[in-house]
Amino acid sequence: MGLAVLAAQACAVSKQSNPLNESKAQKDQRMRWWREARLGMFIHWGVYSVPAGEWKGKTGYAEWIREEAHIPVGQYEKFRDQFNPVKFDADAWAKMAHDAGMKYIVITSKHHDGFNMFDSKYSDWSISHTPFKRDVLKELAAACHKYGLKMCFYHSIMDWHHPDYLPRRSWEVADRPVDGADFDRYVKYLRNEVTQLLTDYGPIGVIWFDGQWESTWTSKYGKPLYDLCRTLQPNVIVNNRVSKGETGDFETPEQYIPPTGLPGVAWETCMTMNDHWGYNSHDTDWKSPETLIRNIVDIASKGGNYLLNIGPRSDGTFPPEAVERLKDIGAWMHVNGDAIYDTTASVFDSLPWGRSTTRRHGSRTTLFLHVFDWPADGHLMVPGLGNDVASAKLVGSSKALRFHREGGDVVIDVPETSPDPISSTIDLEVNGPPIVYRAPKISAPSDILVDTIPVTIDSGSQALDVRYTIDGTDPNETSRMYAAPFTLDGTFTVKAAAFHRGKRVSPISSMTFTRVAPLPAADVSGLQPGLTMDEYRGNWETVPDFAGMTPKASTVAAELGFPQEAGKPVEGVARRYSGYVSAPEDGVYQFQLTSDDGSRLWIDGELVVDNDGLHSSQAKTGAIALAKGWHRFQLGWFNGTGDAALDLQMAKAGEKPAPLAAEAFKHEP
Ligand code: FHN
Repeated sequence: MGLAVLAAQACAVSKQSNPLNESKAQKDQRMRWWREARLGMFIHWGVYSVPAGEWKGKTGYAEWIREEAHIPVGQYEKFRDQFNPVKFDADAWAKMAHDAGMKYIVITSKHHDGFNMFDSKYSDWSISHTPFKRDVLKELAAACHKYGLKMCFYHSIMDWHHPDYLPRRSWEVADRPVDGADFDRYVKYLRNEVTQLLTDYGPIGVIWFDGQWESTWTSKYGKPLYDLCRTLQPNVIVNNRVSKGETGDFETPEQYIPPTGLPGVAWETCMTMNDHWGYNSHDTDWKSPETLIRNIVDIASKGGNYLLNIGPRSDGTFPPEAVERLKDIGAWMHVNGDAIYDTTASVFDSLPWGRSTTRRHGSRTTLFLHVFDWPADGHLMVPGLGNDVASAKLVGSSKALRFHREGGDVVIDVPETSPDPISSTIDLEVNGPPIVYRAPKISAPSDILVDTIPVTIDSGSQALDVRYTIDGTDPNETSRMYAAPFTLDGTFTVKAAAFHRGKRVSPISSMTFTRVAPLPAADVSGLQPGLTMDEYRGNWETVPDFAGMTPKASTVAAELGFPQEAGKPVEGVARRYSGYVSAPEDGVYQFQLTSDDGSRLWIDGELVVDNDGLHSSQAKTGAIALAKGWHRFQLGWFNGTGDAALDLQMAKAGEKPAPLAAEAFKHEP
């Protein structure tokens, strides 16, 4: 019996449909423009821009306003009659994207409210039936063509307007009874509109599906929809939200940058420029040009694309704050774009001063060094670079920079001041494929021990020696050579480095191991199965401090979970689980806590895992030394909006974490 209840919105692309029996090489060719593009514009535009985020005095809404403000469909439809973006200028939009260095535009053809921003043949809930009448997608497609941009569509599977879409919003069942609704008839409508979009608007670069998470949409529909798109336009690229994570050409992390990228698969981070996708006139929380530009660099350095969102106003203009940021991005891309486009991820695990992107060409490799923190001493150290350097220069300059080698590092002499305080780029040409001496990886089941702990060190290259110390001093050519895992039985600091021909060539890695006494078991009796679960309602951005709060409900739970309504996670909810967890024997235990949104785990009052904050499903681990017996357990979790997830796994350090059996939990009656 597991403890895990994970929500939909999986970001995993595993096996996928292949209607054209495409080879890997053919797929790589189909996606080549997209991989080289690295930067695109997302546009969320619809009749929700009319209320501009405000409804009955509340101002936190945007494209979800009908759902979040519980606006009856009849009342919401009135926005169609008010939608008249007389200042809409497709050419201006496309030019702004082009001048910002963006290579594709993904615009909402239909968002969850079901409103069609094009002249739909299948619905009058469309722009053609507004005072404006014009098909803005048709005009934007032409403008994209003019500026050499790929035209792409965002199309929502979830539809809060079509009478055949199910499920209804829980709050509006009376207003919109489900009588007569036929989901398969809705799927036919959806497929008809997708067919129109992929037939009448020219070559489409990407069709970006969304709203696939509800229970009614399954791979039974998702895979055929993927096939339909690829059959209509064999070169179109389809994202992973066409189905529940089983299909699609690329992954779509949203509002965050995966810390180490998503190696081995195509991925694109989509992100708002402020806090809303659709226009909100009250949202002044605009990301700075520095943040946006460094996001471009960071994402490219991890091998991903950046889809940066604009929420146009109801008059057809971009918010001025967005226009300004597009200009700042364009100015930076004009100088540094060559270090972003058609590059691959950094060959370095990390760089103390910034990021790197890579481009192989012939017998050489260009390492673009994106320097956020300019060296005050005029020397930029590139750690662990094994290649012979052919040349170094600032992009945009023909002036050569001097460089020299210091052991495993290359040092470049740079000007006193940075050419660009946000990020300056150095073009480092090296001979051959990249050779990077990585700091050896020191690994062990945990960094705490109660008796002994096995330690392994890996340099990542057979050609290199690893030398290490356990007293915290830096290893040198006389330090002991690593040959096999060794055991520690106390508190030690291990330091290791890679050596080549007797010289250190890698950075030094370090890890401290601490011997601790296991926390004593609780002196309790009469415990009963399960945990007490207190549930609270509210809006949080971190796990609340439950002290003094009054729960909306309290019960005994056999397992961890989160509330759902109509197949969708409840939003604005927090839970506190309390009780005792069993440690079968003395030892160090690891806990892996996965959640969306934030969660925190305490054992015997110690914070063991802190996975707090607003985020999609992510796992964090922690370790604690426990004596055999029952130990006080408390877990806090909350869900802000959207998806949810909560999963806890446990194991003796060094063993594979596994879900906890229900018997592992008890509470005081
Ligand atoms: O619910 C949508 C949201 O409105 C927005 O379109 C984002 C952008 O990717 N996608 C969904 C939330 O994950």
